[in-house]
Amino acid sequence: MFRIVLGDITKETVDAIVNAANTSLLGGGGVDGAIHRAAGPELLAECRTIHGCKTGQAKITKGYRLPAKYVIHTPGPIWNGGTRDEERLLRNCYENCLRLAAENDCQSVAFPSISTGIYRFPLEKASRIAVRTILEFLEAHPDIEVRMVCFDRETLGYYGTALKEQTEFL
Ligand code: AR6
Repeated sequence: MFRIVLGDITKETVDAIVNAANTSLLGGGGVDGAIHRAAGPELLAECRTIHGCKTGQAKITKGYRLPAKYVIHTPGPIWNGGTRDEERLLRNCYENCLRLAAENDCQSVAFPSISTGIYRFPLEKASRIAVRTILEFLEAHPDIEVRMVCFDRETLGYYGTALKEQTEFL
């Protein structure tokens, strides 16, 4: 099942939430800062033992004080006009997070809109890539619930449109 909702990902009661991190995995602003604040200092302590993560890859930790059991950390690409393979790297983020969630027996996963904040990836392109990658994964894993948690109505609008476009012909 795929749902697009408006909300704060730190409040989601799912098996895993995804963190739009940076390659250090040592925290930052945006959703990363919100997740670390809500999870508590134990999350940063575990992240220090992981030694970072490459753009497009993903690593999993416990969720500590969050309602979610796990946090899956993925550094999205920084938008550079599309010249640095940003679209493929963004797709890799969604694929690798979903693969890690399935490997860890997660029945439900919540995503933020990776790279469309501080990393400035255009929302229209990002939402199409995210929705397409998630729908492809769900064809192979129909029992997993994936939630796209949009922090504002503009983001919600783009993801809703992307879903409509891609399910129109089904
Ligand atoms: N719940 C859901 N979505 C949120 C929340 C929240 N609590 N807070 C923000 N968003 P961003 P990026 C939305 O900037 O572009 C950090 O410093 C936000 O409105 O968090 O991948 C990292 O350490 C936007 O729609 O992530 C990296 O250095 C989306 O989450 C860098 O930012 C992503 O915005 C990553 O930048």
